[in-house]
Amino acid sequence: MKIVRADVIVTCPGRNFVTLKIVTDEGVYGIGDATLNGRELAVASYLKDHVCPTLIGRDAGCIEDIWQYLYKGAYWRRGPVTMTAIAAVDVALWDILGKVTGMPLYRLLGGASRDGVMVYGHATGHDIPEALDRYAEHVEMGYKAIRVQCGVPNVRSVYGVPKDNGMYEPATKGTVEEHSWSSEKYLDFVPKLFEAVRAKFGFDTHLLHDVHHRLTPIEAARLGKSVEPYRLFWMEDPTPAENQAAFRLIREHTVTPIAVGEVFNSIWDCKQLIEEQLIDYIRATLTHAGGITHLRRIADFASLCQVRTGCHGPSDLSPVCMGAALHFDLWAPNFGVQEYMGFPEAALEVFPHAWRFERGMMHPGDAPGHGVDIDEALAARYPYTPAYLPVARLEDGTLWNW
Ligand code: EZ4
Ligand code: CO
Repeated sequence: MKIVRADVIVTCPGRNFVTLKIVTDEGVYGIGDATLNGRELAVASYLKDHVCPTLIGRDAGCIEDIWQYLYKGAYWRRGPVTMTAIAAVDVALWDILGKVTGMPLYRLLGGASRDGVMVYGHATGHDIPEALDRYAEHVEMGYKAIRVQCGVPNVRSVYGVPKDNGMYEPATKGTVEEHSWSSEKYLDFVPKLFEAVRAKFGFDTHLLHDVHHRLTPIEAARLGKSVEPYRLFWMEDPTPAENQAAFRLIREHTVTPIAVGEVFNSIWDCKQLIEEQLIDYIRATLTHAGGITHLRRIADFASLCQVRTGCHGPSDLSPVCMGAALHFDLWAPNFGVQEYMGFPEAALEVFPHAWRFERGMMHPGDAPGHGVDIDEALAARYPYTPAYLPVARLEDGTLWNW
């Protein structure tokens, strides 16, 4: 089962996606997601120029050895570009293994640990009444877990809230947007938002919220404490996590559960957070944290410390990532929840998939491999379009965390 081809496909069906396709001498192929939002071509080049040539002739079944080869063999370890490229290779190889054995990926991992995967959707409003309307729609669709984001009065633009009434998309085509931010206004407003949600809908659905790295540790502690009566499922990324010890301060003050890790790319980024039980959910994803082979290692380590998984699942991770993540989630004994933001219609057409959604629960399907394919002819009709994530500035112009 030798690798004879490895091709990178860049396409923009509604937004940019990078896909790696690996083909064996038996004609079997597998695909992996290599999308790094706003830095897509860096990963495409890393794969095309540096990884693909070294894959040719290798045994596609030696998944672990190829992972170690790409990680240790580069000498320059870790980092989002490297780990996204390794993840794409890894997920494509697991896809091939599934296809040659005729088994869905979750069976290869050890089988289903549950009937389905609880996903959370996004209820987002420019103001509280609109956020409540979106929440009601999600309850109607059967969601058991819902993330709420809302515009803050007198703050020009807030993470997660779309400019118009369309679907939220973090990247902007052709330009780097500048957002303005006030932690003070946000901290005063957010408890009112959750109070309104719980007053209207009660406590039957899990309530989630993404702080998106905006607060200092002591501000995050204050937020966690002030929203305890509304029993959040989690507050996400309350403060940047490069300094993992900062989370000790938050923990000293609040029992609001914490989820961190969507920007992490290796087990070393989350080691202290997990082993000191400074978080409750680890959000590392397949695409950005080294694929199945590495995320499994992170999840197993987390399970020792009663930390559960809560994989990142925005529209800027491709449907290939979503499909593979659902297999991972169905297996992981310490699964918590999976984010599901949905995709532009064109993206769902370019990536035919076996997964299904029913009343807030998802299942990856039983197709061999991860069950997601790519229609290359259709993909070619959507050329790459430069797009960037925004930056955030405080009201006095200081560059802040977006
Ligand atoms: O901002 O994936 O929880 N979800 C998020 C996302 C991230 C984007 C960045 O590309 O925080 O919306
Ligand atoms: Co987030």
